[in-house]
Amino acid sequence: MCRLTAVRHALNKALRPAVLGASLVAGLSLAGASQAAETWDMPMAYPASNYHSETGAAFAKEVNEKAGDEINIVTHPNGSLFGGGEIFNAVRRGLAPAGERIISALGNEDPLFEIDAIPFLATSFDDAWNLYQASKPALEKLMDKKGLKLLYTVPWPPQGLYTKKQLTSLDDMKGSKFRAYNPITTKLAELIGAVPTKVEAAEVSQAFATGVADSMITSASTGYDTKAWEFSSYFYDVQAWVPKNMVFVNKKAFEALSPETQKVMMEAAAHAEKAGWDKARELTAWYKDQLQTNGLKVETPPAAITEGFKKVGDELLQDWLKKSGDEGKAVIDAYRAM
Ligand code: PCA
Repeated sequence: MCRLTAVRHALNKALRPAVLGASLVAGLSLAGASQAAETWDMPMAYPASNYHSETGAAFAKEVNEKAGDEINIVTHPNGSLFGGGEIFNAVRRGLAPAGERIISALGNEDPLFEIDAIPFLATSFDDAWNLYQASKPALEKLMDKKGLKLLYTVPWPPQGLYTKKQLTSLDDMKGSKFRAYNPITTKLAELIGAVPTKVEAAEVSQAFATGVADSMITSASTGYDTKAWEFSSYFYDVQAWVPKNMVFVNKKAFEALSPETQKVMMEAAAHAEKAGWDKARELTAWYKDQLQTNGLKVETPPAAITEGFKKVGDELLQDWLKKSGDEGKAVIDAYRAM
């Protein structure tokens, strides 16, 4: 059904300028949208009940309420329209006009995308915000080069380690089948002697259930969404980094909107960004409580683990600086000066 939505969008686009005119387009649009409104499908990768998806839904609602005569944004959470790994290219190619992606998963496109996943560079929400501000001009430029426009970002809670076994040092991770969600967690796994396997959040439970993965680094939020207590025993609250999702739009699709609707969209994006950052801060402790209530041992990592990760983090930062060159260094310098 959801693929049909993509087809409908393509049809909407194709038919809009044609003599068939608005009546057929409206016929293909979802009920509730007014006559000439174009349906804008917005694929998202995380469950509908997660605050990232809820923030996206609130963003869509605000735009639809204020510019519903022109567009009707329909969010598709949980990878239901395009899987997490497909969303970026789908929006770039115009198959969907807008979408959401965890930014650091795009690390192979450009190192700048993974700046917020470098371990221990920014581990609190305040620092993550500063890192975002320091990197935003470069991020916007990069998106522009790819034919996209950044609308807003929302952070995940700080990243911690889920394991089946109690750990005394990082050596205990050797040979572990480690679920990675971006190139930098893949590299991190290799550096600690684990075996990385890339799995989207929507498939995490299944990966653990079938033995494809037995450890991961992610937030208490994703641990909660995937019911990590069913396949892990420990959550080590490493607070290693604070990655972000971004919501973005195809530049051509954005520029085809009226100036009024563009303005509405940018305002709604600013509201969503504020709400999303507030929600992440507010929910972090709640998520950890939920992990504990459901039976996970939520622990501060032993010093040896934190030190081990810090060493790996230094190596990953050096790597990143090499890859990202002068531009990357300028962003890190700007962040450190804040
Ligand atoms: N959850 C997402 C990305 C980071 C996070 O906390 C995931 O695990 O896919």
